[in-house]
Amino acid sequence: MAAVLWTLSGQCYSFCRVTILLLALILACYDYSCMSLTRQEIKRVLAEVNMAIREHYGQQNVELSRVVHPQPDLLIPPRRDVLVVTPWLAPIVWEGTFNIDILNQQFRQQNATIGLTVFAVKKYIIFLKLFLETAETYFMVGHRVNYYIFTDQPKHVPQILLQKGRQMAILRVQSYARWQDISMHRMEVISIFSQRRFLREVDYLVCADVDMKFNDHVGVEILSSLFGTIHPAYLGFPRGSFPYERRPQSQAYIPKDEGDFYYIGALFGGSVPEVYRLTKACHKAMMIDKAGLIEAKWHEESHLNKYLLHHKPTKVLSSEYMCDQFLLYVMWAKQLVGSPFIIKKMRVMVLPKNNSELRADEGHFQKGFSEE
Ligand code: UD2
Repeated sequence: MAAVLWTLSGQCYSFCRVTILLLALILACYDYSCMSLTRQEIKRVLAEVNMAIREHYGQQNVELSRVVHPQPDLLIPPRRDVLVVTPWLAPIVWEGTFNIDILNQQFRQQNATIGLTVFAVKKYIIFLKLFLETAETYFMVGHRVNYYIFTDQPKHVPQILLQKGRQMAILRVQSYARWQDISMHRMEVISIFSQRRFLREVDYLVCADVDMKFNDHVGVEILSSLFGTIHPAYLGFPRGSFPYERRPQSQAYIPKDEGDFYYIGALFGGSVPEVYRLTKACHKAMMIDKAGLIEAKWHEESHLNKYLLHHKPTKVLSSEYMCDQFLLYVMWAKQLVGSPFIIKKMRVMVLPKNNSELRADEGHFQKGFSEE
């Protein structure tokens, strides 16, 4: 009897094992078929989305043009003699640090229009012809450019034959008795016109002095959200000896232990919203100073330096972009720069001028204002 029971229980056990195995097999098959169904479903939905996107953009294949240029070498720095990037990771633009073909292609894809603002008030109108002629040869060649000429003598703006894609707007501005006021009020005018028309008409603004000439290529390598230019006279100086405004009463005040570079007032720029913010802030600071009967040492240039200390530029132009050859040799002789050859291209040159003749105006020194 025991043997019969033993045999029966053994058979029952084997039967159960077979049943469980069968059930597991059925479940696995069911799971697999469900999963493959879901996968097929996902594939189908993705294909439909893909098709919808292609139909939406009306293209079956996206053709990308080839981009052939020398490969950047991670182990070979482009320049060993100068700083090429700031501690806040903004490029410093020197000859040898960029490939203009790559940059031109990028800016053409953006279809960027560049505005160049320049003021020629009173006797400074004499500089305008050379400024414009040299800009036509060297400034943003191959890109769309709008010149904005601010002057008190629209009739005396020289007639220049402009290249294709370039236009000129002549805008009348008020003249002031003091040359310092003419120079400083540029910030106010640029901020007003940024809102009034630059925002609609251009993508980038380049704001320049008129007493200079373009001497070599100046292209889209300078463009960025906010850029400033290193003053050629303070290339090798420690920040304590920069001519920043040092009186704490002025809005432009910078203490001796602060400062990155000394930026020149003669060339700055950026996207229109950034230039608007900069010029508005500088104008406001100058108005506060005026109410407090103080004028910063280097006028709007002092306020520009204060602004760029607190709003770091996204690109810094080396002194190639505002060059004074004589100054460079003086600095080399004084061992402030290692070699006068750090400037490989004099792209923009400051013109020598007779200040006593140009600034012999009817303006009077205002009480409380410092005169250079
Ligand atoms: C320095 C800076 C300049 C500015 C100025 C502030 C250089 C090369 N330039 O220039 O950028 O910061 O100091 O004090 O170091 N202007 C007229 N009519 C006038 C006077 C000025 O149109 O009667 C315009 C013109 O566009 C001129 C600019 O204002 O280029 C700056 O005046 P500036 O060139 O006389 O000043 P400067 O050379 O001392």
